[in-house]
Amino acid sequence: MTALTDTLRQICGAAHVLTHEDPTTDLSAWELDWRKRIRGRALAVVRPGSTTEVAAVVKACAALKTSIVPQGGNTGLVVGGVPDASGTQIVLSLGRMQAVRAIDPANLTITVEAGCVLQNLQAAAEAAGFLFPLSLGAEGSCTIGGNLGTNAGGTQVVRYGNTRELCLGLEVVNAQGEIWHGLTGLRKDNTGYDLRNLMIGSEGTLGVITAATLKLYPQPAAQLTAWAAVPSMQAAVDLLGLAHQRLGPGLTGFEVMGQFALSLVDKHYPQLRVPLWKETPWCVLLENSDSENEAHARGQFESLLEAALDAGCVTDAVVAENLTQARGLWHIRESITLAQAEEGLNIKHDISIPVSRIPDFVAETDALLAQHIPGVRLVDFGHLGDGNLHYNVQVPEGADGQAFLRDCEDQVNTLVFDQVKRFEGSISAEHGVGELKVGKLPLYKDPTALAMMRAVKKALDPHNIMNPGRVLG
Ligand code: FAD
Ligand code: 2HG
Ligand code: ZN
Repeated sequence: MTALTDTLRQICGAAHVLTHEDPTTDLSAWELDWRKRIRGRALAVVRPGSTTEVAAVVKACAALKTSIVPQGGNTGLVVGGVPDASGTQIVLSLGRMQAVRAIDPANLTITVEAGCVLQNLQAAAEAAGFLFPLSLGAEGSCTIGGNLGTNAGGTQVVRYGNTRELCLGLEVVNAQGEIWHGLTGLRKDNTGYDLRNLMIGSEGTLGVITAATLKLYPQPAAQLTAWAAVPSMQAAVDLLGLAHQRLGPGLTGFEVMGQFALSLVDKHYPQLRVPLWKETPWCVLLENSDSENEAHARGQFESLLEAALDAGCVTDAVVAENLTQARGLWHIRESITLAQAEEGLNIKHDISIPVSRIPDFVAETDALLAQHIPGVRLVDFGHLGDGNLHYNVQVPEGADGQAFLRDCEDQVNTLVFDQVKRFEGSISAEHGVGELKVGKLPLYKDPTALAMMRAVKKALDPHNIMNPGRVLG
């Protein structure tokens, strides 16, 4: 037992500090990333039960310059929340801090601890008669702390924005182990630099988020989901324009899915019965949330789809008859990531491009990859309403996955990111930089912005103990 683990046990209780001292203890849940790309080794996994304990843990680590990797549900896709292989880092898991601290119905806010699983937060909002709109495939296990740490997007961004837009206040333990009590529910506050927005999306490199005050919304009176076959990416963009025009703020979801992505869902989960995918290169999933009633929502949706059929941007469509059918359609969309994992190793991208330029980007980049990477299989899908595509690459049929990643991952990333730059996009719109994109960031980020980011990191974490090697390297 080291002096540090001894201290951590005194702070959190022996049961909440897990180490490899007992060789039978399996720490995979905290050490292996979701995509099984990296298996780290922690000095200890520490599970504090309160903000005061988090502060004491960080103070103890800071005194010894021991680095800390904050972790929520470990669903991150860029290797940002697992320790490195050195056996010297502490994983600070927020999993025990799950409380809903307060709901303020008049202020439309909810205050929760960082380890609250997103689905439980949604349920707490719903039980109080409200909507917390953040929604993503990992919602059954990701935590609001991780969502804030990565500024997660998901499927409702077209209407409600990213996690950043949903957050009003934060409680944070900084790299010195001091607590910033910033749990304000104010919608307006111009008293200096915006520390909240600095912390959001910092991927655990500036401090530990321990709680947040978040926005609530009224629940929609009715919600309808449609699945449309579209003949081209340009047609999908045209449909998006029509949907904005006809549905206004009622448009709460607009997802595009390529034929190969859907073929993987059909192959690995045939019971999900993917509609329309065989006859069309692209399908679109749209959601209309209505503040009046179901008949109004259906009328609006039907007239939108008629106009789209007339304009030729939709060739066929189904509208879910009830909630079960709607959930089934969303489940298909959310299963693409899992189907890709079932199919084998892959390269993920979470790029953004101005919506208007996506059709040209896809046509050009598809051709470029086909030319340079023999047998390339593109799994293309994502949040078209936000200009955010998962322009993923599956290992070629029959190829050795590890060898493909070793030999081709960098080349694929360079081809895709160079195109993203040409089209004035971002190399990461959702999942963050983590460890996987750390080498690429300096090649694509404005150098002055990078220098300012480095200065902020140095000022807030001078000994580089907060998640070192991530974001800035
Ligand atoms: P973790 O994976 O534990 O950590 C992620 C990062 O946040 C790490 O850098 C970590 O150090 C940091 N962090 C965690 N907790 C804290 C904290 N309390 N304080 C400071 N930093 C912290 N992402 C999207 O944006 N949109 C999607 O649609 C989406 N869909 C997904 C679907 C599936 C099936 C899966 C597996 C992942 C998906 N993701 C998506 C990625 C992932 O779920 C999100 O990044 C999520 O926000 C991570 O939350 P987490 O609690 O699992 O965080
Ligand atoms: C999604 O939109 C997630 O489903 C995951 O961001 C994307 O698997 C992916 O690449
Ligand atoms: Zn996504």
